[in-house]
Amino acid sequence: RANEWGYPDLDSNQDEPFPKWGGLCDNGRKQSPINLHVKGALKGEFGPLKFENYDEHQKNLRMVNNGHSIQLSGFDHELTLSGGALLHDYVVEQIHMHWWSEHTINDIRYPLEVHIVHRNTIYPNMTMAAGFKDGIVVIGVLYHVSNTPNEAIGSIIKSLDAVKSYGSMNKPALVADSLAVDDLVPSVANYFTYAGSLTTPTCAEAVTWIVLTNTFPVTLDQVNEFKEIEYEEGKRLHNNYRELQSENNRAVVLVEQ
Ligand code: 1SD
Ligand code: ZN
Repeated sequence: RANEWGYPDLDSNQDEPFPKWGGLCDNGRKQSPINLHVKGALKGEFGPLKFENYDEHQKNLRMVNNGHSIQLSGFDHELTLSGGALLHDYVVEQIHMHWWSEHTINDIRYPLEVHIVHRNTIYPNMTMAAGFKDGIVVIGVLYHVSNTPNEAIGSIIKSLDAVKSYGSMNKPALVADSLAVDDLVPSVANYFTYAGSLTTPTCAEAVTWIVLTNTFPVTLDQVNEFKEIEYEEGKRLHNNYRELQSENNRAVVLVEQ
């Protein structure tokens, strides 16, 4: 295959097992994603999370089909996340999605999960940040099936045609609609937080996960648009989630405002 790692095609008739990504992945005890359950979670009380510039409309946002997902980057302003239990400032590096959610809540898998990937500003780049346990914060937003199209996801889909084909892989296209990152994180009220990893190789255990308990509406037609993107000539990326990992007695904290 064109990529050195990938996902099993769950839409195919073959019973493909989830790959272990062999030597490409950290095999530690703090891997992601995991199932999050409201009942088993510890209760945490922290100050509010602070979002700076998330409401700014981005004019130069680019979208790329990297063969594993659709990724957005090129923010006009520095978007800074701080507060809560975070001890540093984190800036948004990129946003991407997984169709079929990676995290499950109370054993339910949702059709879509958006990841807003942040880097700790004390590290100069993502490679460095991935080497430290406080290096990265990912906000995970889950979407549930609805009859009402999601406007923000709709804005992304409008520009999807330019990047769907294998031939356009890794070639960025401008997101035509004006989109603010806020539109993808409608309101941060309650969330789960735990220490985990990247869900793709290198699977570095550098991530503080913040997964919102609120889910947001999206239509199945909208989710199906993402399943059209190619990772090889004629091969569509029908799903791109990693299978659940062991919790290994980690503290999963539920923060309710
Ligand atoms: O899947 C992404 C991957 O594409 C890359 O963005 C990485 C950060 O460098 O993060 C993972 S994830 O853990 O956010 N799914
Ligand atoms: Zn992700």
